[in-house]
Amino acid sequence: MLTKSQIATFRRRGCLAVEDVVPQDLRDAVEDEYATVLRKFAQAQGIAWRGGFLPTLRAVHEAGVDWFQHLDITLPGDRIAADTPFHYGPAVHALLTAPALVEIAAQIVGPEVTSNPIQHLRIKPPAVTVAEGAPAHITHTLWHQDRAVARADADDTKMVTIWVAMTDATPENGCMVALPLDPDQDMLPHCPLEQTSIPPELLDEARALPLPVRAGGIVLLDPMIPHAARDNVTDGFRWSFDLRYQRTGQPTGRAHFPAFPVRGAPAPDWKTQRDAWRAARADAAARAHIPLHRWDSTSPHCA
Ligand SMILES: O=C(O)CCC(=O)C(=O)O
Ligand SMILES: [Fe+2]
Repeated sequence: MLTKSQIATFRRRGCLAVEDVVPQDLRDAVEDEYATVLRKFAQAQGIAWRGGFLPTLRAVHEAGVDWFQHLDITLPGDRIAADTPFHYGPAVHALLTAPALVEIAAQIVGPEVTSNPIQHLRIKPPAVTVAEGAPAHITHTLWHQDRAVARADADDTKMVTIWVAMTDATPENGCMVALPLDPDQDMLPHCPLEQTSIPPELLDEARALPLPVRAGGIVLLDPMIPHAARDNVTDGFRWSFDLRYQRTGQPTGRAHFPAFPVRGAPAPDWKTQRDAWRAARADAAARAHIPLHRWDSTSPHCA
């Protein structure tokens, strides 16, 4: 739970790092589950197990295999096929429904909480090993507001991002950085270029606040706060999940993906939620592409 003064700081600044939130045993369960998924995936690529999840992932990554979507907990924003991979298992579900996270979310969005489907696994390899043009989820994250990467139907939804550190997040390996929220912060224009991001001339990056946390810590982000993550200039992988929680009953901003209650109503079990993702995938594969956001690359801001 957050203290009164943490809540006040979060409301004032729009961001807050909190240490020691996600218990070690839950993080271990998530890592074990990912180890099982990766063991199979690596084997199919003819890559030997290296004794652990991150060492094996490093071998897969260095072999030039595209691994990200196999491990992400959600479907991609570009075209979805009937067999687009994703991972949703019992440990991931336990993380999304963890009382430690859900109770904090309730302190911010109110007692009835829904897990919003705009959420990702993020594993950032050392920048020197990442090819030019690699997807946003494995490279630095350009400046954006989370409100802007949802669709406009959720502009009034009470929502919070909870960014969970699976490894220590430091300024060197690309921890979150944020610009303290202005009380009357508007939505800034975003451009769907390399990533959906705010044109740099609209930001004063010198004011950016780094938000380092140790593994098990979290970073809370207001949906209107501009934030980013810089290159991982270390030799190790930076691993996190970004999760979103919102007030139940309000639009999610991604109506074609499955949300579910985590507080105030019974949550489904993990298989039901996984099957909801499978059904969403089948639907999305069978119909016209639904854009994930409202931005147009031909707007004057994007020149
Ligand atoms: O982890 C990152 O690099 C970006 C995460 C993010 O933008 C978010 O949690 O909203
Ligand atoms: Fe974000």
